[in-house]
Amino acid sequence: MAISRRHLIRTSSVIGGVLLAGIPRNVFSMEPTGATVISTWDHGVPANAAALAALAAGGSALDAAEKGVMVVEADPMNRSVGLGGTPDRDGIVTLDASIMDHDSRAGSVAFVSTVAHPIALARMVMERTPHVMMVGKGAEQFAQEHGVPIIEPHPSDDVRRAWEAWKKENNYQPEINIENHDTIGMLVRDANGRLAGACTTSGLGYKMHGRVGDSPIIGAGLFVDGDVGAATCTGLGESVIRTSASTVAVEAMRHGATPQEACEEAIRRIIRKHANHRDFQVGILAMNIKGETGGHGMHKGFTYALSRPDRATTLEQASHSLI
Ligand code: SD4
Repeated sequence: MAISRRHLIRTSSVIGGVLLAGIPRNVFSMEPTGATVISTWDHGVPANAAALAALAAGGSALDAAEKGVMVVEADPMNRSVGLGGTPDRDGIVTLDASIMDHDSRAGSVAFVSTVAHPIALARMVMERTPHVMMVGKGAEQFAQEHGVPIIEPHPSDDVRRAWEAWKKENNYQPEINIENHDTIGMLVRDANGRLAGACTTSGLGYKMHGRVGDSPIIGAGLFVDGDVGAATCTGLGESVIRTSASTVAVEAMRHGATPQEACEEAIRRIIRKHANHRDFQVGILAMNIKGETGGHGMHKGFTYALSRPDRATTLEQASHSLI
């Protein structure tokens, strides 16, 4: 099915301006032929620029995915990714991230609070351990042993104030129906046709302490299969874990679906399995090995950034299943 609500916003005029402050201005002229980068939400625009710059500098799809999402992790004003994120209900920011490459190598970390770049730590788990996933104190100890700077978490005043207000209003109950979350998930195909993906988040705002979402769960928040394609999700992680949504999309592509159809199938699955589906949002992106892409949300409002060799990065309004 064609993308029904495609709303292209040319962003070339803002590149080098507010959105992309700090990103090299000539990044698009350096864009390698054949590369495609897609990532969730508006913050995908600067993230894609950094991914393209990494590819142009000779990096792999994996390098590009890592470097791309790191831009968003490093933004102290981002309330849903990185240490600037909204805390859990105990006032502690905990981060989840995963990374996966063309050859099905994968790394992930969950429930970490003392590293600025959980995506880089996830890559280290992938490349320097025999494991796929490390969590909490063990992951932080691993980081320290490998020279990753350990940061004493320090929520900003406005984050703290918002948390205090939330505690009063919500009586310390976790919220499950809110849309105060905007993970960055990125899929990259480099000019050699190799795929990689990365997904990183501070997770659902005011979640219960110890809660882990879909973003570090391989097959849920992120899945890459170099034979077929890749997918990544954003939104209410519990629903994505229950349905293995990224896997659903990749398997749909394996059986002939376009990336757009694959995204729609994954969202249909979530809707079918959740009677309360009107109360939460999930967005999914997919890319096949040809670099064709799709994006779909449950509800209106899911945006994503798309970078292709033949045009400037665009911010797209995804199609959606529900009114
Ligand atoms: C989570 N999926 O922790 C993440 C949050 C998110 O857009 O994606 N927000 O459930």
